[in-house]
Amino acid sequence: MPEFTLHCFAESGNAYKAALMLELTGQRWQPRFVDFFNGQTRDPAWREEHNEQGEVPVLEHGARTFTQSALILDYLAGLTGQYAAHDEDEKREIWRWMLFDNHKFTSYYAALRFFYCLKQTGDTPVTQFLRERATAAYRVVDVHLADTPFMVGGRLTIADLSLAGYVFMPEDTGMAVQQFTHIEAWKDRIRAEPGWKHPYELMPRQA
Ligand SMILES: N[C@@H](CCC(=O)N[C@@H](CS)C(=O)NCC(=O)O)C(=O)O
Repeated sequence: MPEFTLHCFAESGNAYKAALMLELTGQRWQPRFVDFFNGQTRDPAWREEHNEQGEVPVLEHGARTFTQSALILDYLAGLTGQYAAHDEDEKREIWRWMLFDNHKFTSYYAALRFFYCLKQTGDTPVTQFLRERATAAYRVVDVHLADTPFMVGGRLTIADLSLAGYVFMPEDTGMAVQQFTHIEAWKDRIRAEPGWKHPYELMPRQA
């Protein structure tokens, strides 16, 4: 019997952050498909029942419901003691990178991918702006990873799992990601973690 239910869909890198954490920490969990592309997260009834913010991921654990991937990661790290901060300074450092991820690294890249790859808008002033902003955020992370194998404390933490939400997504966003060699090497280190799975393996897609 699964202990956790994660409302998610395969293309969601934000949901992948939570799914990968559940998988790597060996939880009994089940995905529940959310039909994002047909507007389920915009349905008032879905919002009322699951998340007033209208977003995936949503994690159910017993009678408790959590949203926001960074908070879910923090909750699971607290519960399992895995990929967690060792002290208060590390905790702040992890949150500093998770906030950067939510505000810049994931958000610009995910929006670019949504328009350019999933909605297939072609290149527009919007995608050009998003690609520029995402590239700048990738550069920040790449520079940081030049001196350390993982984002905080020299080991895999939830800061890495947050930033890695979209980096394994296969779609070509027109961004030259291979130029970020430290990010590419970091991805290999994450892939080498026992139990690692690709987002499209972990979460359900539209049939
Ligand atoms: N900051 C949120 C972002 C979540 C998010 O944007 N989720 C997308 C799917 S990847 C979503 O559900 N978007 C619905 C919408 O914006 O209408 C998190 O990290 O959980």
